[in-house]
Amino acid sequence: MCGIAGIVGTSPVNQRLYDALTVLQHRGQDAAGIVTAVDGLVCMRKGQGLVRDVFNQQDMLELRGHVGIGHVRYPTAGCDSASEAQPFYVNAPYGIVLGHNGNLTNAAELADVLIREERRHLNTSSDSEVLLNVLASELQRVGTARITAADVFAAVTALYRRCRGGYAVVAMVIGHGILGFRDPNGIRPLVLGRRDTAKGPEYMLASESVALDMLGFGSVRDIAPGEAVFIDEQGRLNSQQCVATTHHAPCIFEYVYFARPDSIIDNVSVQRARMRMGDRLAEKIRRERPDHDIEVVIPIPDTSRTAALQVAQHLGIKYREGFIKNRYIGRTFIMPGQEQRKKSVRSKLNAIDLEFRNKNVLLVDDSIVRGTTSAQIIEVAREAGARKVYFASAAPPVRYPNVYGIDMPAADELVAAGRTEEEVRQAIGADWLVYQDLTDLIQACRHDDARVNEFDTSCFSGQYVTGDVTPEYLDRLQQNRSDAAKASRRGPSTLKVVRGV
Ligand code: PIN
Repeated sequence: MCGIAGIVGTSPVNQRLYDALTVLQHRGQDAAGIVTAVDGLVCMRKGQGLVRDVFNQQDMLELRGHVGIGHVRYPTAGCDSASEAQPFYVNAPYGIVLGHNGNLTNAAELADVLIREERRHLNTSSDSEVLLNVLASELQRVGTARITAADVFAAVTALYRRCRGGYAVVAMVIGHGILGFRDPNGIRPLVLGRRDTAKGPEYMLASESVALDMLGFGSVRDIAPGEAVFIDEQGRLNSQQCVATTHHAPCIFEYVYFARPDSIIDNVSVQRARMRMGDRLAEKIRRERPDHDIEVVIPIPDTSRTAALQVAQHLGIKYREGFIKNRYIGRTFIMPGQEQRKKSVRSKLNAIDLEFRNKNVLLVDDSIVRGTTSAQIIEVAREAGARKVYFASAAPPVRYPNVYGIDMPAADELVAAGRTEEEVRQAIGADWLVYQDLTDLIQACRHDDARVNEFDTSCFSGQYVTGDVTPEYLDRLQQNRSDAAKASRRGPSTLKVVRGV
């Protein structure tokens, strides 16, 4: 997962892009980059690390101009090198920089065509570089000396015909403007904001609405699936639906875990969706265990708190913060490598014994992916003196890999892949385990005015909305994505395109 932002402003955008990336930092903590343009010159700073570590004062001063884009990267398979920090740049046509959130499912095939037929060079294993080169090729075909919005939309229309998968993109055509588009299924999020100034309107694109809020931009709307928007350097907004028939299915995992609760994605509040997940989970617990003996509901911080509070309220049981998290350690889920992940659980969470001692506790988490965190937390709860440790997951069992940009591991690393719920319970060592039903999760992420009825739920259902995900593709992914494969790939980057961020 990654975070993207772009601003066409009436005043410098360097500090504002920095602030936007900081607000989107939860979407990727591995690398960050900002590119601005001034008088036809590109100013770029990118590197590995958190936003606060990548940019120093001098870098910020050098990022001049009223137009720019930024990116925060999440570490995925084979992508730990600084050379793969985004945005990426190509000098022709016009000079284009691009930042991408998602994953192209046909990146390898596209790379092949780009290299063999279109004589393009790819210098990294990143599918974002593939996407940029497809855009550049298509702009080259349609563009004139000074491109128009119509040229840009023609290029994006052609790109949609070629690229498969889940992707949200911000790109800057140097000296022309900023382009944003979202895959034809709207799997990855992208929102448009506006701010009126004395010098005219400013526009901003971002992965999540929280970035607009924090920068004082009003939310205009979500970019529609298959739509492209182009804001020229004079601040004129153009938009066009570039794919006629679309099937809107945003990624349900944004609501489960990734997005900030203060974001609204496709007209659905993430906070409200998580509350409804808790409501439905409580109903299921009541249905399945009318005579339960739970004495206290304890969330596994942070994401699950919203759902856990609802569970406690509906069951009429105490809610207690029993785990204290060291806030100076990164999110477990986005650390590469199982060993590092394991180690970080213990150093990250500590139990307050008095909340556990001699009690039957219900631990609530947003999801169970590999099951390693869950198993260790259950151990910690027992060591703290819990009599019985029950476990509730606000999401259904994760049984299939995610191919649209969330680094859900290869199937053989998912604790629920090929296992029944009872077998998962045993694997994580819980006294009882309850999972959210998929239909309930979908209902939780909808509401009466929501424009979306469907979601990409592939990691729960194994159904991939793009229709191109074959068992062979998943096998290839498994080889590339396993922790073992990632470890063996560390070192110089190769030209083999394996994934996106
Ligand atoms: C972590 C949210 N959440 C916790 C991410 C752990 C799965 N994991 C997904 C549970 S936080 S495991 O709240 O944002 O810090 O099943 O893979 O061990």
